[in-house]
Amino acid sequence: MGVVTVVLEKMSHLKDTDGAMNHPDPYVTFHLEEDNIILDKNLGKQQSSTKKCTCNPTYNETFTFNNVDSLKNVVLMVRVFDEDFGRDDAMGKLRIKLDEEALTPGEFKNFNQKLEKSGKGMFSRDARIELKIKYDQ
Ligand SMILES: [Ca+2]
Ligand SMILES: [Ca+2]
Repeated sequence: MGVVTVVLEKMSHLKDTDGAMNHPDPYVTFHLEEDNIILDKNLGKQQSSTKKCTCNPTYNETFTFNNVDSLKNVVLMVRVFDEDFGRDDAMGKLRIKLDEEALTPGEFKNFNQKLEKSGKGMFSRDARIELKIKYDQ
């Protein structure tokens, strides 16, 4: 039974959606799925804590997804939001195809990547996310 471990380290240069005097309150959701042609398989969804009033949050939080039999077609969807009263602002996303990342079993691979624009949400082109991922069979 395989396990995917994701460590969210930090993000930087997020968009200041609550104004320059009142920075955003970012959190991240991780959604692991097997992206098949016919029927996608949901492998779990997890959410980080919310960091208050910062464009450069540090987390160092670990998330595990169990029962991942193989990485074939497995995709990690990363979405970043600003917690607000009412509807949260989308601040970016990242899609990582784990079967194309040549992960070495038992070893973390580091990712330091630019976020992509997410829907109609606020977005900074300089926004980055740092995380590491490993897969154990
Ligand atoms: Ca906001
Ligand atoms: Ca907010």
